[in-house]
Amino acid sequence: MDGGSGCVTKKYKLVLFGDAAVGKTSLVLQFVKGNFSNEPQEATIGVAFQSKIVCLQDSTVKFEIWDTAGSARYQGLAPMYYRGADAALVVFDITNEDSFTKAKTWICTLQTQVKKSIILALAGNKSDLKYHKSVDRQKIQEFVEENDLVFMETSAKSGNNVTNMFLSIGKFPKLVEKEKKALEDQATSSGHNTTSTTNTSTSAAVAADSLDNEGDDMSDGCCCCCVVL
Ligand SMILES: Nc1nc2c(ncn2[C@@H]2O[C@H](COP(=O)(O)OP(=O)(O)O)[C@@H](O)[C@H]2O)c(=O)[nH]1
Ligand SMILES: [Mg+2]
Repeated sequence: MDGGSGCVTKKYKLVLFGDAAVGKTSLVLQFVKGNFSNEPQEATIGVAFQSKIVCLQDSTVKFEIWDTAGSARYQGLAPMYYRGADAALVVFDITNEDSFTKAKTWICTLQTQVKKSIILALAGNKSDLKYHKSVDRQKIQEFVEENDLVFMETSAKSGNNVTNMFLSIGKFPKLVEKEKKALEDQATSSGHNTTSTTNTSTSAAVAADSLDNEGDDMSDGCCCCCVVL
């Protein structure tokens, strides 16, 4: 199967928001490259772009992922990225109540600012730290139901629900189980994938069309994952 970008039949733009250090960059790197580092990722400046091509039975989807900086300094840039997005994923850290409060603020902002057709999703990340959980599950559930959100607990560290989350946001439910299995098989055969931080993302506090993915080991910043159904 041709996994090159030439066969892309759909593009899916999604944007990540959330407080600093909740694991946004780690989730993206786990989804795109299957990597995780315990070291803090280099702080995102403005926004970082990654993409991943997923080949399906009848189409090839290119996920274009905009990973925004969590710090307040860059929040004014957010509209530039959620405009025209297909989905927005707001991330919080399940061990950090403040990050959940911040996530709720993000969801409310997005609900008033973006088109109704945008899918809004919430990820409670760091689910591997289950003994440290501090955000009340009941509160999360109520918020999710009230706001009709796609919600999953994820772990960028273990990989739990990461692919599931991205594919669910993309409304590709047919694929979820296949992708999940492929990921599990990969983890079983290679052991857990822990790598040191690599500078694979492109950071920019500038408009989207000026990005050029310098520093990526792929020529266009794409990673391709073909799923044979
Ligand atoms: N235990 C655990 N640590 C995580 C997870 N995701 C990210 N981290 C750690 O949290 C810190 C911040 O991650 P980063 O991706 O830079 O967060 P960002 O600022 O939201 O992009 C880093 O030290 C990561 O190793 C996770 O799922 N589990
Ligand atoms: Mg980051």
